[in-house]
Amino acid sequence: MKSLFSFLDGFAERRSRRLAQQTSRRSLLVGLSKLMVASAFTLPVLPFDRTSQAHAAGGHGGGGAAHKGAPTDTDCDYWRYCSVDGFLCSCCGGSATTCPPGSTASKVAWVGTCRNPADGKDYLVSYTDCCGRTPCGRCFCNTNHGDRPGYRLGVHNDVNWCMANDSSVYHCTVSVIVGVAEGAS
Ligand code: ABN
Repeated sequence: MKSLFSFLDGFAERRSRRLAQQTSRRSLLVGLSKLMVASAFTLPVLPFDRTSQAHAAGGHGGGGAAHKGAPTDTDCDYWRYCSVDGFLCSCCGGSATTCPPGSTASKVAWVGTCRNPADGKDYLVSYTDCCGRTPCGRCFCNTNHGDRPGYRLGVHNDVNWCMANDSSVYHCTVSVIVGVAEGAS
């Protein structure tokens, strides 16, 4: 009889110990799983600093790649783009002064005055639209120096200059120097 009691004693002890061990392991696993599920929902919305990625992607006012030195002809802050409103043809298969293949220069254009930092002179720059292809969508620049509100039609540059061409579909804008401003210092 005594050995039966000691057997039952030992049996109950072993079961209790195993149960205690399994319970704590299971609760640890449950806790870890909850943590994983919770982090899957919360981590993507935490505020990460993405400024370095934005610079690498060329996020300085629209056109072109990030640059440390002087702006190039695919950057909105390149001097001759001082009054542009549109996509730079230099990013669309053309150049700063030539329309991409398959597009045609507009018959009318907007003329702005931009200072060339290399010689300090003011130049007249014709912003001619290239027409006949769908909008390029790259390097959009809206610098607008000298632009006036839309109700002053002659001095407003937010205009589709392809309107007088056979195809009025706008593709991109070139910036052609057409003269030096008189009395420029
Ligand atoms: N001159 C560029 C442009 C084209 C279409 C509409 C607005 C401006």
